Amino acid sequence: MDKRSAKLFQDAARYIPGGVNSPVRAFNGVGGTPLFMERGEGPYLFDADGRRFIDYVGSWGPLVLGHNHPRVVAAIHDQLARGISFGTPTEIETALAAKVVAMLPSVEKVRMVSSGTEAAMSAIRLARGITGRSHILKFEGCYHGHADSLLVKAGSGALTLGIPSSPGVPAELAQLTLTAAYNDLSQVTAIFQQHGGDIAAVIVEPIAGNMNCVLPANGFLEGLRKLTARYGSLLIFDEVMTGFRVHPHSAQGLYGISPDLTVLGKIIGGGLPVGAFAGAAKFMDQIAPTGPIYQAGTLSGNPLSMASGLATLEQVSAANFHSELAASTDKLAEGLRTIAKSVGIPMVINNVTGMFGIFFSNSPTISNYADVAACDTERFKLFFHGMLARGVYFAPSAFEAGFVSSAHGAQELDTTLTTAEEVLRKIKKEFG
Ligand code: KE4
Repeated sequence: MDKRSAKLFQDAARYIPGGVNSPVRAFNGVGGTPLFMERGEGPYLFDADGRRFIDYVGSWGPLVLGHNHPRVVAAIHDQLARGISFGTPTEIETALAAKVVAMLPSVEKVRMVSSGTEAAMSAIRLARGITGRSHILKFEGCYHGHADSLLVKAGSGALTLGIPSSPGVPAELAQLTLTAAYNDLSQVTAIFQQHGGDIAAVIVEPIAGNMNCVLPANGFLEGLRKLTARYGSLLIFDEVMTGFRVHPHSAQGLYGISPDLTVLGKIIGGGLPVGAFAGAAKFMDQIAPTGPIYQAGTLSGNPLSMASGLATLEQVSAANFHSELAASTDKLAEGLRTIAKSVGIPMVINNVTGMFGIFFSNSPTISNYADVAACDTERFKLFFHGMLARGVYFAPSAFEAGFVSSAHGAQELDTTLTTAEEVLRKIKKEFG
């Protein structure tokens, strides 16, 4: 089955904690040993045992064009011919920053970093520096990278491994991170009534993708905008995952909400290491060297990452890109709903352009962490492995969103749906 991956995993575990460089890859959330991938091509991954998979992870979001899009590969090669890294300003950093500014109306300036974690961490420091306040508010099940202040009731790999609040984060620091249930505006209002004057910022995933895919309730984001404005706190949209995937102007464009700061990553690097935080000049100019709030990075704005990101955003900017991506995602989501109904397995499928969430739940809706935690993760594991064995690769965790790319065509979507029907019928037959 996966002999070579098993051997490679054994070797890896000798030198790398858990044999992986990021915990969610370890298959702890689904059991079994992780597959080692050797090659990607469009919507496909190819593993060390020579098997092909339709890929719905897409490197956890960056590959909205699929693997090795020719324009992205060419842009990287062109840049590579001129050099890998200079540690100086380069024209291509300005070009990507200008592209982000053009695509995000709430943004006037952008600082590039090397990961979403670094971007979120820096945005929090900026908000604390601007307001002179120490508290931040985040939402249970949301994940903003692994900076200390944000590893409190976090989602993604922390949730998968059952450590949403990690050891190693001093209690004195963790108590500055207030938390509320996603979509619960009454809780947020109460927290502001109690702590309002101390809250530097609210940081939120405008579409939560780290407790699987959970959409904002009507009025939720608008309520956060009003509350933060009223209390003088900054509103930070963490669009590392949603940025340029769900809409040409990201989730802030989809929902018409203008945050004070935006955190980006993934797609703006096209698969190479990247992160960014961005906002109005009056905020961003508070960052060194124009302002006193320090932030820096050896490989920030790396030319290869910039080239890859710029080529990706140029493709994403095409007139019909998001309408076609929405149609593909809707087809997959609607098809799964129809199959679940015909098979008689209670499932909730959440979806938005380019992203979807599969939940095994009797609940009619999944709208916060408590709903997600009540889902049947054992049935998810059966579904995950059933699909994997038949050549469809979903995220190896019930707490991760799925991603559709522009490379996923009718053939891949139809194959996924027929495979899902076969797997769900087998689960129903064997497990009721
Ligand atoms: P990175 O530091 O992993 O580049 O970005 C952290 C981050 C910040 N904000 C959001 C909304 C994110 O989704 C992420 C990272 N996403 C996870 C996948 N759910 C990365 C996968 C992993 O940890 O290996």
